Amino acid sequence: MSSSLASSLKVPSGWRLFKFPTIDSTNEELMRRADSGESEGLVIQADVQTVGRGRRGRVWESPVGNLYLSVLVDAPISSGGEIGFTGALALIDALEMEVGRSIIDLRCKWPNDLLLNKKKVAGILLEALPNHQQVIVGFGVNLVSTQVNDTLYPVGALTDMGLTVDPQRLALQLCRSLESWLAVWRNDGFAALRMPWLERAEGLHEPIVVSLPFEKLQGYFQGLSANGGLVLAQDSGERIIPAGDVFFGPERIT
Ligand code: BT5
Repeated sequence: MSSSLASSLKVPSGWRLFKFPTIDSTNEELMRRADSGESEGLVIQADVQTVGRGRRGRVWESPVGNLYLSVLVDAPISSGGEIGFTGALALIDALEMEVGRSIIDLRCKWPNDLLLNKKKVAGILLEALPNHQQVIVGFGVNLVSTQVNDTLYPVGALTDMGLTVDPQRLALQLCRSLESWLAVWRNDGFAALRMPWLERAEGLHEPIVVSLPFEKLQGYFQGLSANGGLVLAQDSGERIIPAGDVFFGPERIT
């Protein structure tokens, strides 16, 4: 980081950011350190991850040029899912701060992805600590074109739109905006995140398929439940989905 950049943009007061050229996984490193009684605001960033991970043991491709950043948040495991929404909203704000609000139309894909032109540009991984009182929020953001082998969704990057974003600046912006959204959540609860997130939601009121470990459900994406579950409208009534993979359009049922 250049000294001029460091002086203009800083992590929030009390936050501690450690950066590695290469690491297995920023979530894993945070998990190791948090074991020794760390508090909120410990942040791990890496230029490259060798074992970056997604949900359900999936791989997160992590070449150089992108942002890989994990933040330790004090939140009970029961509200861990809500933290993902603070993360998505914070990441939108941070990216818009860097490229300009009117330049990109970032959309939220339930539960925690960001899409740009219907392509996945960011994923967020939430992992609870064994103490059940802290959650790790891990952000992977494709700033540059990234090759993904096992692709579930189309993959995008900021450079697809000719936009150049510096990972280091974005890391600092993201820490600041995450601190702000966490304050909103603590003051006003999940209700204060619902509308901002829904205004950005991809596929609202449209047909979707939700893939669960042992079944696929088809219905309409009707909104978010009181704690961030996906409300799926089916012929038989509404169903709340706490976790799953969403695909847009009824044709994806097979
Ligand atoms: C996610 O999982 O989207 C959460 C990804 C979180 C990654 C960050 S990086 C910093 C921190 N440290 C970690 O080790 N992880 C976090 P999921 O919804 O399960 O999506 C995973 C799927 O996305 C994969 O199975 C691929 O299909 C696809 N994928 C893999 N790498 C990708 C990439 N760089 N960009 C877009 N899609 C990718």
